[in-house]
Amino acid sequence: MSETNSFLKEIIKTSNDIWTKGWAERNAGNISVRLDTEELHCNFNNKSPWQKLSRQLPGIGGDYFLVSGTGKYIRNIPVDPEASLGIIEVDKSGENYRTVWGYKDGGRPTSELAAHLQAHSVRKNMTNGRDRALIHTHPANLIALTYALELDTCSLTRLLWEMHAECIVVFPEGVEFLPWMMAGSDQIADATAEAFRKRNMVVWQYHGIFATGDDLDTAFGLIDTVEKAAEIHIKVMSLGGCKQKPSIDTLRAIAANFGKVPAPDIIDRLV
Ligand code: 2HA
Ligand code: ZN
Repeated sequence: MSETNSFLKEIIKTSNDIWTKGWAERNAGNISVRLDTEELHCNFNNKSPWQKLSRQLPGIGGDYFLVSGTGKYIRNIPVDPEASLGIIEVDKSGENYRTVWGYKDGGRPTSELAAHLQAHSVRKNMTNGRDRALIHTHPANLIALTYALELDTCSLTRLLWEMHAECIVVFPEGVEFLPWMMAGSDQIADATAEAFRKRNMVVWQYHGIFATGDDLDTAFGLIDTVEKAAEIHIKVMSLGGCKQKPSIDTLRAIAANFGKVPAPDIIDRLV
């Protein structure tokens, strides 16, 4: 596998960006991309034994994914992609997976593999195969909001939409808020995948965010926009609080101006 391979180039760029942003301390965060099999011209001759997935996912049966490794540092992906990353193959039935490339020091896929694969299965189906990329990171301003405020999907989305006038254009679907659940559990994987039926971002209380998109740039851009709005909110509060903000009508008008339809289950509840 050569680093000139387009998907390796893309994940190396995104990993650099995530590290530079400070969203991935130590082994924090994980990344996955459903690969275009047309792009996979390599002969995989180092296949691991099949391992059972915690949920059967026939919708991604036969698919290949580039997945960051458990315990690996996102900042080291550009330095040593073959140790930090792997490519896994899901069998035709969607019951098992095996590693076909990477994790060269005997590593394994991310501890959040269940959330990634279940979310990929949902997004592939919902977007007719368009969405291929998933990023999970730990952006500090957003996480801080989940401690300082009592949040749900509506109140968090509203706050973010209000804190930067571009937000409703960038993520009209809103951001799903999940109360704390154990990281790496089937419970949080199920809830995250379910949330991706409606949204393209899911916030985990006290922990971080998951975002999806057609490519890594898109998923990264979503998180960047959310984190910027969270940072503005914190700056506003440190300046003494909000003196004025866009009304719900103004938010609707901004969305309409860019041909976007805000999630009705959120905007219709805001007054
Ligand atoms: O991979 O971020 O949620 C480390 C994590 C787990
Ligand atoms: Zn995490």
